[in-house]
Amino acid sequence: MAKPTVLVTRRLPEGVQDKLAATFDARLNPEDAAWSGDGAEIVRRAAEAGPAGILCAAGDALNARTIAALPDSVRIIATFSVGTDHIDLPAAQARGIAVANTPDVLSFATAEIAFTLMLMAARRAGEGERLVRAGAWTGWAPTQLMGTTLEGKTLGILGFGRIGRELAQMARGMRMAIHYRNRSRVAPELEEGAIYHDNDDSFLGAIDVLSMHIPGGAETRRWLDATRIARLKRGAIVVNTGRGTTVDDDALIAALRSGHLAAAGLDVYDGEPRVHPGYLVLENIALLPHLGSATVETRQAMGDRCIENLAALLIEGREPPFRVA
Ligand code: 8YV
Repeated sequence: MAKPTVLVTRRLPEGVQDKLAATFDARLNPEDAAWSGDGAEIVRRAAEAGPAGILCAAGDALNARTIAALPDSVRIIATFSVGTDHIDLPAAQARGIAVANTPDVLSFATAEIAFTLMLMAARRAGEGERLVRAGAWTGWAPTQLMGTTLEGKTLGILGFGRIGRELAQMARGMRMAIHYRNRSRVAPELEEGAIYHDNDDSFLGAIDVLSMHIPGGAETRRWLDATRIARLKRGAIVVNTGRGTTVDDDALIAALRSGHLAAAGLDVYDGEPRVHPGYLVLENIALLPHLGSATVETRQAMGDRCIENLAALLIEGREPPFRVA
């Protein structure tokens, strides 16, 4: 039997590409960069290849227009991500195209980056590194770059899913108290003592550090706006490793400038890779280039999940194990 054709929109780690090539008639992309933002290139390549599956990543425009223009051969879109906000799920459903993602395997790695940003923000690590690299460090001084400790502080986790709960485990090691805000309260064995808030005001008022783990999309757009920032304690820290669209950049920048917020750490940006220029000139913010899942181990595991999803439907004729639509 001929191997099913799979169109791959990005260059993936070598181990993943080798496995894809062994399992499918894989049309690999040698480029790291996303194809055009509007999805036209995906449509063009799909028309050429007539694939049964498309393996895409966050940042690829699998919007309603792209999906409507895909050839009838496409049966599944497997995304190399847990987030699916770049895919119009109803449009895929309407065309009978399955959509599957890569949950769990990136939770620890993403929590590590949230934790890194929390520490960088609290301990002013980015500022210190820039000082040393600029050759501007004149020696140890009692009052130089004093940050704040995380020990004993209250961490507020917005979105208490798998990534948020991994972060909670790490933060317990720093003797932080854990509060969370979620669509609904999770089972007690998942809470492990974390305090649930059923409204934003009590949550935001109770915490010293806010770590954001909510998905992108219209419902969460600019969740962290000027009003919610004002509810945070003066001197609070904000970290976002979810989606950049959930933050009102102008409001965050204003609060970092005024001192209402002590510091922030971002791994994701609205319209990335564009970064709001207001962030670039601030000292009290740590900025990373969407590194959440960027470990060798995690990226291989994400690739394995994509291959499992594609092979299930296209080779074994069963439901993709991580189907979301
Ligand atoms: C991915 C992510 O690495 O999985 C997600 O949703 O945001 C990242 O960790 C990236 O989006 C590649 O698709």
